[in-house]
Amino acid sequence: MRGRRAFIVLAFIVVALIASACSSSIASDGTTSSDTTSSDTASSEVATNDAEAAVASQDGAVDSEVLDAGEETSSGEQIDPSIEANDVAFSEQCGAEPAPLGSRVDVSETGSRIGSGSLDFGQANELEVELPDNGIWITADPAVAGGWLVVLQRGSSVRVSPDGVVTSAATPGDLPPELDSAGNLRSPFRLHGLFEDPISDGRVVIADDIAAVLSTPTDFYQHDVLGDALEAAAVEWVNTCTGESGQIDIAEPDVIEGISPILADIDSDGQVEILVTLSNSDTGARLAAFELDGSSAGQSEPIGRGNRWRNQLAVGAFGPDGEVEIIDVRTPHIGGTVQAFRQVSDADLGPSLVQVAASDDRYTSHILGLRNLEMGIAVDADGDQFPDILVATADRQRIVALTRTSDLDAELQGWEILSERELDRDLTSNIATQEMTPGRASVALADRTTLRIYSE
Ligand SMILES: [Ca+2]
Ligand SMILES: [Ca+2]
Ligand SMILES: [Ca+2]
Repeated sequence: MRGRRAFIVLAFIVVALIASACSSSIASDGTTSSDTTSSDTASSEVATNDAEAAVASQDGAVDSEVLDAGEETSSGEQIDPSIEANDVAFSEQCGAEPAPLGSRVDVSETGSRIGSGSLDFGQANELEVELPDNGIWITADPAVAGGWLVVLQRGSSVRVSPDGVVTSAATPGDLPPELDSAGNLRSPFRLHGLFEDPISDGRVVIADDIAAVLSTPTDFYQHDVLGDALEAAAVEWVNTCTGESGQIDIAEPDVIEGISPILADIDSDGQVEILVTLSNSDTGARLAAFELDGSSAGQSEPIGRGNRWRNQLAVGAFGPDGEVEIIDVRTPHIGGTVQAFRQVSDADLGPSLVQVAASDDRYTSHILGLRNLEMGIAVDADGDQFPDILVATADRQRIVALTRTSDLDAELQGWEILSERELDRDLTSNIATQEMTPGRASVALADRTTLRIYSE
C-alpha cells in the first residue's frame, strides 16, 4: 500500500466537495452555429483564434465572444494537485453521515447531479436579481441558508441573499471555491492528493466511503470539447475508510470523456458502481459502468460515429415506478436528446445498459468547450418525491422540467414535460439547486446578468 494512502486508513473526509469548474468564458451565441452544424468537433466549433474571451455585453446584444482553447488548456495545466491535498480535513470515522446539504457547496458530491427537496417548478415564484456581470457558476452559499454564491464571467463573484440582495464576495474568506485568491476561475478539486495521476480539472466524487477521480491524462482522442485537449485513460478510487484502492484502466482507442465519474448503485445490490462515458473516434460516446474491481457492470450502445458526446447527468429513481435509471443528454451540442437507461442482466451476455426512454432532440446541458457540465440537473420538480430533470432547450432560452412516464408512444418517448420556464436571454450558468428549508428545494440559474431564483 502506498504511503499516502496508508495515511488515509483512519481517515474520513469531511470537507465538502467542490463544484465543477467552469471555464473562464461562455461560448455565448456560438452554440447557435453548433446547433446546426453536422459536426460537434472542437476544431470546427471552438474557435482558437487569439481574440480575448470577450465578456458578453450586458444588454443582451449578440456578441462575438469565442473561446480561446489554448487558454483553457493552459489554465488547466497550471493546477498543482499536490497543493490540494493540504486542504483535506480528516477524521477517524468510517461511514459517517455526509454533511448536511446546507453546508455543501454543490449537490453533486457523488457526481450524480440530483438536488434534494421538491418544488413545483412551473408554479414556483421567480425572483429576478440583476448581477453586475454574466453569471457563469452558481452554488449554494454554505454560510447563508437559502443564499447563493455566483461566479461572474470576469472572474469576480458575488453573494446573493435569499431575498435577492447582492453583495461583493471579495474577501478571501468569502470567495467561492471556484475562484483563487487572484479572482481567477480554477479547478479547485481538493482531495486530488489522494490519487496518483488525476486529470487536472477532474472532480473527486465520493459515496459510501469510496472516493474516485478520472485519472491518467491522455490526448489520444482529439475531440477537445470539455475545456481542454486531455481526457482520462483510467479511474482511480480509494476507500477513505479502509485505505483500499484500485484503478480501472481504459484501453485505447477509448478514453473517458468527462470531468468526473458518477458513483451510484446502478444494480441495486447495495454497492456503488462507477459510471463513466467512454468515447473514441470511430463510434463516439457510450455509457459504461464498472464494479470497483474493474469488471463490467454494463455498457450502452455507442452513438455510432466519432466526435459525438453524451453528458451523463444523474443516476436515481427516475423510472415511472421508481426504477433506478441513468439519465444523460445525448449530443448536447447539436440537438440533445434526454435519455434514460437501465441495467439489464442477461445470464449469457452479462449486464448491459439498455435505453428505455429518449426525448426529442431539442435540449442541451453543455456549451461546447466549457467545463460547466451542469446545464441540466435533477430535482423533484412536481412534488411527487421522485426526481425529475431540469434541462435547457438547445437555444438555452427555456428551462424544461421533464419526468419519466411509461408512455412510449408519444413523440417524447418515455418522457413528459411537466413545465417550462422562459428566460429573457440565454442560460450562461449551471442550473443549481439547494434545499432551502427541509424538503423544499429552490433552483437558481443565470441568463447572462439576471440571476433567477425559483422557490416556493
Ligand atoms: Ca479534459
Ligand atoms: Ca451496485
Ligand atoms: Ca417528481
